[in-house]
Amino acid sequence: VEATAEAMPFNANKPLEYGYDNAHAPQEGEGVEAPSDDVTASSLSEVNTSDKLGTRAGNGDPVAVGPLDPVRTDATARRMTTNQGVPVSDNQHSLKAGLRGPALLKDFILREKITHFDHERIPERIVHARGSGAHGFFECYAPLTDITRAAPFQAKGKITPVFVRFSTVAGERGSKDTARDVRGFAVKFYTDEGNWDLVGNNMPVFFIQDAMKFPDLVHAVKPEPHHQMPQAASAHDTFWDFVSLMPESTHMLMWLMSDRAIPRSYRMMQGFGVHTFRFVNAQGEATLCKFHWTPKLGTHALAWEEAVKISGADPDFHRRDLWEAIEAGEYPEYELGVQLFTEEEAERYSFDILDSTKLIPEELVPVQPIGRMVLNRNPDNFFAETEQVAFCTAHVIPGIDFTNDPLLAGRIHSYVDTQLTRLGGPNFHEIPINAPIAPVHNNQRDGLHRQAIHRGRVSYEPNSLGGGCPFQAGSAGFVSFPEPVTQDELRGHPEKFAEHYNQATLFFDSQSPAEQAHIAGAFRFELSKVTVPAVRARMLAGLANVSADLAAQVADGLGMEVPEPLPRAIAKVPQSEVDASPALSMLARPGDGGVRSRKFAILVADGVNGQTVETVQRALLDAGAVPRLMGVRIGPCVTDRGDTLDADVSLENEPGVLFDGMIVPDGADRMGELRMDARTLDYLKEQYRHCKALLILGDSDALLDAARIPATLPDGGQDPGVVVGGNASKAIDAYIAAAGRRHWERETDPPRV
Ligand code: HDE
Repeated sequence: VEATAEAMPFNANKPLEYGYDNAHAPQEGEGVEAPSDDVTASSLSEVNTSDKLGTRAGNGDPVAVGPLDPVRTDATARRMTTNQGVPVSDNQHSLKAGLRGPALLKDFILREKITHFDHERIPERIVHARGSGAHGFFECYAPLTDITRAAPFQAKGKITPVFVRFSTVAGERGSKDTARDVRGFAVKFYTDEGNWDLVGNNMPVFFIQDAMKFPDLVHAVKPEPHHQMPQAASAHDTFWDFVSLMPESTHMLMWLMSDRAIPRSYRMMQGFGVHTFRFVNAQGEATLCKFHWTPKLGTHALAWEEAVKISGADPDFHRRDLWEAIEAGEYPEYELGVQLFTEEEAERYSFDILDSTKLIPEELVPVQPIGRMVLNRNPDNFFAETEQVAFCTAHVIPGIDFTNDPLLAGRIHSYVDTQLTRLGGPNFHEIPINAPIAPVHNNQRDGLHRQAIHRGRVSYEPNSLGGGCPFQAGSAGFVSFPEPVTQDELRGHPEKFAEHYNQATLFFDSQSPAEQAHIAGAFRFELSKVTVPAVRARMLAGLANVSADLAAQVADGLGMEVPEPLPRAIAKVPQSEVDASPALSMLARPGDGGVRSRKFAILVADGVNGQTVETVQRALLDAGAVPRLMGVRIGPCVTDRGDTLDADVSLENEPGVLFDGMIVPDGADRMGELRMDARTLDYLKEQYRHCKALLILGDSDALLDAARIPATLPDGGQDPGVVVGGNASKAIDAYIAAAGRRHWERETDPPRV
């Protein structure tokens, strides 16, 4: 309808009433140069990883960039289109019959936009829903050709692109990062011979021995079905009811109650393949194998109270940490190690290597380093990459094979199966993040969302019309290890599976005093949330089989007596090979003790001594740390020299729990604003209580007194983590030396400060 002044109560031709003000819109080709179009989809399938990617890794450039390039899109300087490529003239207004009239059904642009939006969400993962991913590469240290023909391990310096996803297990997709939980550590290797997924966790054992029990375990730990609480927490009745009835979970519970369950960062935790796998060489000979990832920065944890507070202050704490480190070029690095052993050796062990509730002490079979993984590129799009990535334990390549671990068997089925629902059909392997770099040719056809356009009329084998192609690879392909099987079919488990406590005891006894105290504290906390006394008592009866000392501490914390130990399931308890395994303590892997990529808050307010701020900031930057100026509010403050500093964070927007350490420069006397803010003392106290290093300069030591922070440890010794100094340049060196670790030795239960 032609709008006329007579028909309408206002001027219908006024351009802004019709919406789009083209004068302000970016014009085609304006500003940033448009990305080139010369990559074609065909380069997706036939890429040789070594040629195309290997040369790039050495200089630190992102190695996994190449294969995904053809599907990366960038709208810079492009005009907007529909999904059919039709240019969109107005993205602000629906098509209406008159400015005040009804919207029209024929508005295909509106309908396409809304329909797509309506279907934006896919089901989240039933476990490990919350995760964060990164691209990178794996580099082999030396050829392992004598033990495996797996492509990543065939030559020194061989580069294989990887995508990694770290996750929590119990919480939903939007839940907090710092829950007490196991962390997933899943690595997809895009090898020359297809994708290999090492889908591990940050703990080397698991709750159960048989896949049959997995749905029960997950139902027990997830929010309770009647009221859907608690979110991302195991501290509730159903979880402890289940595990207290399932003594095989005791060893894993020790790990879950330990500081391993609250890592400081994804960059500071180990990863484990958990199951025993098999390496197979070109001659078909097998070696049993356990996989270990060890972070270069060492293994570090949060304090429990800190983890609780962080979950409010920054639920994305681990996601942000990973993202920011990679953006800053502080690429997370992990060494891959293997424990190698034979079937004959395994038979002599006091435990069964097919039992995923058991580990192999490193003192029994040492871990040999075989390569390193560097994560050097953040995903471009969270959904396309981190959400759609599909890991699967069934994804193995020639040279890597399974064992009969009954937990692994269930996983080999589960992961593909779950993607069918989550990713909506059988072609999820064609989603770019899942597509192998190795070429894919077979006679599987059709299905929802098929991407490949298969040419020719042959989709069967054997065939003569297609020249017999694609042809079988024979011994060059994946050949399953021919493990002889001669036994009866039955439901049950081998005898050594019935031993449930030896390694739980080994774990507890191998921890440092602070780690042991944290385990006792965690059991106390979790069981105090259990409302049914009989469940608490049953759990204590299980702990009595692990350590009398631990059971007594936990019982005391709950105001209960230690009950009679649970009866043991095995008649003759086998003797463990080792009584102590120092490698099980997180303190065994401190990293280099440095402060690289750690975050420090320097408190500033009007009147701060500008010189000390500068000295401290410089020294921290030189050490690779991330210093931030924290003010009462963000923005400028005037130093004693009259110049201004810009506070980039505030006591309000980045609470102290988000920092690895805190520095109060000289000038508290003049910094009245800071002195008068009660949060200053709270933050100092928290830093102290969470065992972080504090640096207090000049007259600011008055704040220490005000916060009642002692300079001595509970045993009377000097606390190296509280550095009080007059001379900033000397003190900062001592501080940096102290700030790469937590000072657990100052801890008391309950806390003194
Ligand atoms: Fe998983 N697990 N799992 N799991 N798991 C899944 O697969 C399953 C187990 C692990 O970042 C699911 O794609 C069964 C052990 C990680 O995408 C599902 C059993 C270990 C991830 C599944 C186990 C893991 C998963 C859910 C017992 C450590 C996240 C969504 C038999 C070695 C991967 C999905 C990612 C995810 C099944 C036990 C690690 C349902 C049946 C043991 C790191 O398929």
